[in-house]
Amino acid sequence: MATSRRHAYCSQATILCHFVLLWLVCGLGWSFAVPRNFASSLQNALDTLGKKGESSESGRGLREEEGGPALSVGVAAAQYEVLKVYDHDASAFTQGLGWYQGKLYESTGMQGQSEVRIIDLETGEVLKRQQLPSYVFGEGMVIHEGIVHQITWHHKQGYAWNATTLEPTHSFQFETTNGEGWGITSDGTHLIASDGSSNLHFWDPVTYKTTRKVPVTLRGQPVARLNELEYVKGRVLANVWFSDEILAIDPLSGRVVEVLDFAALYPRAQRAHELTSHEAVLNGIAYDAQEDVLYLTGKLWPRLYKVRLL
Ligand SMILES: [Ca+2]
Repeated sequence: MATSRRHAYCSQATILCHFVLLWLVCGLGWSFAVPRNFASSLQNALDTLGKKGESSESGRGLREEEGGPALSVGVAAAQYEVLKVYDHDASAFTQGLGWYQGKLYESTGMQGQSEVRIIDLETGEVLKRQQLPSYVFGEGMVIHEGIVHQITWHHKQGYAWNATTLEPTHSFQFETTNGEGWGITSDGTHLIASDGSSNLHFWDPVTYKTTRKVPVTLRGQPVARLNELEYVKGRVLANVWFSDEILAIDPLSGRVVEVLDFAALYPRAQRAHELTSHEAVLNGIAYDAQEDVLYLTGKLWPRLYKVRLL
């Protein structure tokens, strides 16, 4: 009897243990699942709030949510593949990216930190650099006929260097629609500059005078905040400030013919964990015509991507 009762107690204890174990497993599972979902929802909410709450240190233009739906709506979205990922100086406030004779060139912004650089692609090491005067805010840069032309944001002032040595060659004045300088590229004949408006300005590369101005339209509407530029196979590729999409623009008509969605390149959720500045957005396009690849990065991004459009 005692044995049987003990056995019964043991059986009951075993059942109880199993029940407790089952409860613990389910409970723990639920308690882990809920925070994960909650954290995910919270992160989404924070992402949304963060996006809507972005304020500009530089005071430029509009916020992303004010731009309406994603730029790619109703426009062909191109595909791409990532070929390689490189280290990028996470302190570089990238304003321009270029490729010339097998080397990567970069211009950076922020007053007192604005530079033009030649970068070792494989290591991210700065091989050569020149600093801009501390009172200017550096913007885009392009190499045209062996000269690096860099523009500045508010001072209507540009600087030029020998592309091989980075020795200064001259400075220049320029005009745009709103008096600002944002991005610059070259079609081989003209320099092409953006100023944060919807216009592309075609400059004589010697006088820097505007010879033609083209309004950029997407689905028939002007698209503003055009930023860093790159001329690729008859089109002007343009970063759009605070967007993860790059526009491919017909330089004759100004019409956006394709939208390249790079939201998955360096996802915003990942950026939120790695970066602290809301200014750390996609902004840097260089084209290597020999390999037919793009190099892409962003302001303060720790990585630079080698990408081929499909
Ligand atoms: Ca560029």
